[in-house]
Amino acid sequence: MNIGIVCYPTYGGSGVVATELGIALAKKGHKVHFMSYSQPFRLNQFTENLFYHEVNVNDYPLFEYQPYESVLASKIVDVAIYERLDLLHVHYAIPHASVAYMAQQILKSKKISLPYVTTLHGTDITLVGRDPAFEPVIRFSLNQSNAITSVSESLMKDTLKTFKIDNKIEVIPNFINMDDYKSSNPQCSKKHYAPNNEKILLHVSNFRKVKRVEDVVAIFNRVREKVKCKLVLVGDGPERSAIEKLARESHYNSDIISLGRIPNPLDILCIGDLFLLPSETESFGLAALEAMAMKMPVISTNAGGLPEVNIQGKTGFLSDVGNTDEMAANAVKLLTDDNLFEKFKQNAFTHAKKFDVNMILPMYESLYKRLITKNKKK
Ligand code: GMT
Repeated sequence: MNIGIVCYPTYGGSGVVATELGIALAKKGHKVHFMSYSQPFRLNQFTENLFYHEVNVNDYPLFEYQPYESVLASKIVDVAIYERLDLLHVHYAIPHASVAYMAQQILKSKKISLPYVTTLHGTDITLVGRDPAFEPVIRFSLNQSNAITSVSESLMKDTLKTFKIDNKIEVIPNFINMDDYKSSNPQCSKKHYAPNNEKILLHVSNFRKVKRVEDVVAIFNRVREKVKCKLVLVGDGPERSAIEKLARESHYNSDIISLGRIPNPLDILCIGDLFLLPSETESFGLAALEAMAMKMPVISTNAGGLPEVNIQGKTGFLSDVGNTDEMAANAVKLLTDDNLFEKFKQNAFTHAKKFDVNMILPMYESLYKRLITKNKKK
């Protein structure tokens, strides 16, 4: 198959999933054409069958806002014609679903039929998408999509509640490549951050408000009162300065390390013992899944799709949003009971395997095949 993929290139789950999907498809022999305004950060390796088309939006004094949508639609049309795309897959509804519709219509005027799949990732529905200013466009372009997928059951239900969608939404969960997590990393810097073999609590995110990183610090302060441990924060974003201020005010400041952004989480996940994800909302929680694949139990909220990834009392513990006391108590429970901790680590790893790329990729492939066959019959 010859697939076009549109995604955001920036640090965030939707770009990660789109990129890993494209790489996995290319490795299986499909041709994959990425279209984005800069190189997606995980698209950092050469892969045969994989092509990258940059969407260059030129500045002009008239524009207060650059017309990204128009340039992207033109790029899709160009790639679809000259690379003979069979199908377009756009990640994140805003504005990619409406851009895909626009490109589809332009191609139709040239007697070319290009089906498009829209994958919903979360904030495009639960946060940004809630803004009524977007409603008619999102609803229309989702209804026009030849298929819609969502990364969790919870997000599918949220979407149906928020928008009047006549189209079916298929759930195709996010995935990881378990092969990447098999070998132990000889470069692992655990000793560097925990010289006395303290347990390391880890948080990885883009430090947006929705991640409630202040709760990570609150949980750590509580846990540290009972257990000698370290907190390692990975990532960057709008809340980072405020969080670092909180960390500096903590009695345990010397045990908190803020590393900033790391391109490949695999390089740092190996140091962690327990993963903290106290998000306000989370359609799936790819970061939690990546931690679980590294045998880390997860202390999270029970928001959105998190209960589909982190299983209560098995791979970790889930609490109501903001209940940092309970989250800290659960963390202490795990950190002070070696047998329980070992069991949860194993459970986390076993559960993560259900989301291996080899289980999930065929779901996308069969969806694509179905749409392409239907399109050819038209
Ligand atoms: O979490 C973010 O802020 C980034 C966002 C994105 O769109 O890049 O992540 C969303 O998509 C990920 C991949 O499908 C999911 O794993 C995240 O749970 C989801 N984030 C939220 O719903 C807040």
